Amino acid sequence: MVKKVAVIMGSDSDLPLMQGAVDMLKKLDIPFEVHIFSAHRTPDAAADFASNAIKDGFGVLIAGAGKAAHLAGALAARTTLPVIGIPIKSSTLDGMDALLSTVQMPSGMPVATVAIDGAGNAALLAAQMLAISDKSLAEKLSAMRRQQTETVMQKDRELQKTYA
Ligand code: RP5
Repeated sequence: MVKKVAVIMGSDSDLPLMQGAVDMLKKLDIPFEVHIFSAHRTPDAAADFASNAIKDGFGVLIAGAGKAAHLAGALAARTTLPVIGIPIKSSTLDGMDALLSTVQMPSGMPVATVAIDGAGNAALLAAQMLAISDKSLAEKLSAMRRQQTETVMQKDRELQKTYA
């Protein structure tokens, strides 16, 4: 049985962006839970969730937050599960604030940070981590890659017709 992925966001205002991670997990049939926890507004709830995540059957945590985005790091401090951080563009600084707050973790406390607003990639990376010990999930990911390759090759064939 594949382990669950937690999709955690700092605010309900992050949900439209974080839906991209949920959609990808659904596409891959990976069990998940979605939560709002904030490193600043609900620090105890965030810490409790991360502290219990292994016992509660999670394999990877995805954490998306904007502005002074400490959520991924705060969760990582409470668990040895891999934590994937999504810096969210939600401010006048174009997401650079969240990117630096998420990616610049001190040594000994890693957060695997994806691109600004990279919710789909965060879910794919979580799936790849779980696929290390799940052959059927690994096969699904390979099939998705083959489909992606074929889509681009088809676009190239169409382009050749236009510019021939
Ligand atoms: C962060 O502050 C959240 O992750 C969100 O991206 C940002 C703004 O939150 P709201 O003021 O919209 O609740 O904590």
